[in-house]
Amino acid sequence: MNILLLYPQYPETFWSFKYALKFVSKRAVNPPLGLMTISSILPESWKKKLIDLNVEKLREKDILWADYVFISAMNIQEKSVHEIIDRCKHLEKKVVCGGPLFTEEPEKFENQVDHLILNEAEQTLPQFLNDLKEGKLKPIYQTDQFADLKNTPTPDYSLIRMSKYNTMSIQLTRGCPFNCEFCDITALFGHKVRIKSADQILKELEAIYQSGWRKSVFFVDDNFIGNKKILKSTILPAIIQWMEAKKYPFSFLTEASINLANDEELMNLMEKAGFNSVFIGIETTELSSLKECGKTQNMRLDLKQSVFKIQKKGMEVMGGFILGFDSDPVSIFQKQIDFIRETGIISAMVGLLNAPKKTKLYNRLKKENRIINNFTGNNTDLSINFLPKMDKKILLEGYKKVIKGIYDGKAYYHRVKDFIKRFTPNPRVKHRPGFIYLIGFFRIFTRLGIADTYRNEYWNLFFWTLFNRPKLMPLALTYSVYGYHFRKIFKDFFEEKNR
Ligand code: B12
Ligand code: SF4
Repeated sequence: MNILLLYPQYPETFWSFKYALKFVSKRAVNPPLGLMTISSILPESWKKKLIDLNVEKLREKDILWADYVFISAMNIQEKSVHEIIDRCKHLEKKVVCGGPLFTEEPEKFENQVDHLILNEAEQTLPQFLNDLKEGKLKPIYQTDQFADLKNTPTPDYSLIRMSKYNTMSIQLTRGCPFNCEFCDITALFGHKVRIKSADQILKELEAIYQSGWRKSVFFVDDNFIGNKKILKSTILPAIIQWMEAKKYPFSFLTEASINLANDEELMNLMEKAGFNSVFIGIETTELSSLKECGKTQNMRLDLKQSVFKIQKKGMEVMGGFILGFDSDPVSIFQKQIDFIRETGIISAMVGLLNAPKKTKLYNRLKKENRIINNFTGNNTDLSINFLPKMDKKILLEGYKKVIKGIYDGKAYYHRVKDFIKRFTPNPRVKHRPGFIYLIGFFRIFTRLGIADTYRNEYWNLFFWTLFNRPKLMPLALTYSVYGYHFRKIFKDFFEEKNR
């Protein structure tokens, strides 16, 4: 049996890092771990080929080779999903779909594809395989049971062209104990934090290591610290031992809730394991809005001090922020700008509140007759799928003001310099500038140092870092490139300003 695993194209968005990746000749940030995982669930004797359309083109001969085409996607990839389905159907191929987009909105695809295999593949794919053997396939496979991750196989890292990605992915846990109203994670993966064993995770790290990878690895957990007890007693000590034995071949990044800042022991262990970056959903500085969305864990702490505490442990904090809560006052826009500037959060993902299906927010707004559209999957494209309480015009103008306030070249370089002045990166994490980075350096020099409007700010940061914190030069250059990407993504907002 020949199985073609396809990961559709996503648009240029904040997290695509498309304009930054070009500097280092990479095509995508992360590989499609979902497809790599399901490949390991399929019978070993089957032939599998993975094409990530963000990395390479899908050729007709690849489709013709396949007996079945398996597609995985998030909402944001929907346009590309439809194009792929059309191409496959035109060539009379059987199409099977799974992943967050289909699990959340199966009704959209029911009549378009042959089989929907929803929820976690560990649960539903074996049923499909069994029915295939018995010749009685059903159009849809779904379950309300969550998988025991102890049975999840090691993802097949040999399926991807690693050199085309910036970061490798690995997953330790699924699920989150919290209850944020706008978040679909608990609907997709549940409240109970399910966790792999230390042996499993070491096997996966070993697989990445044996493939020759020596850079950053992203623990793609919904909330890495969802089960602190096991993390501290078993998992992190095992990872630390492995990393020490291998002489720190990777640096790690992950997603965690802000209560990480409350746990000195956990932060120390993460630092020792080689974590140098954490994404945290900060959402808003407005207490009433935090209360409204049920993000109580953020109400119990001083958010600014918490960010500082984590940064002091050598971990950069990337932050998620949301505008458009019912309780947001108009002063929120300036408050968000100030918070991001003062905390030195370089990658601040500020999005407009949206209500994906299956969230508690969607259900509440539906009852209030406020849902007006489907969620586009992109919360930075000025779309909102419900009627906000704040005047929509004021909200959108305020949103643009925040983006300009933090990503305008001058403000951005200023924030980077402030951060670099006080940041001490995790000493265990090594930067290995290889050939690709020399190319990157040349591109940065020409694009940011000569052609860019903010070249003066760039050189100011460059020379300041060179003379004051030379060891942080790779970080300064990386942030310069990120800034270029963010300005490109939000270019329409900036062009509006200049008109
Ligand atoms: C890593 C990650 C990213 C990475 C890389 C994405 C990638 N290449 O995979 C980055 C940082 C780039 C990213 C970006 C975004 N992401 Co993201 N991301 C994740 C994260 C944390 C992990 C994904 C992962 O690798 N999971 C591990 C694998 C094993 O799980 P899985 O893919 O779900 O696969 C399992 C099942 O779904 C199923 N399955 C999956 N595919 C298939 C296919 C078939 C055929 C079958 C049978 C089964 C099946 O079986 C698998 C095993 O159980 C998830 C959260 C999560 N827990 O999954 C969010 C998540 C996928 N992202 C999400 C979102 C919204 C985004 C953004 C749109 C955010 C934004 N506002 O900009 C951007 C868009 C990206 C872009 N370029 O435009 C949402 C998607 C919601 C949705 N309904 O579509 C999620 C679920 C998080 C959330 N709730 O907010 N993301
Ligand atoms: S803490 Fe993060 S993952 Fe957990 S429910 Fe809230 S937003 Fe979702």
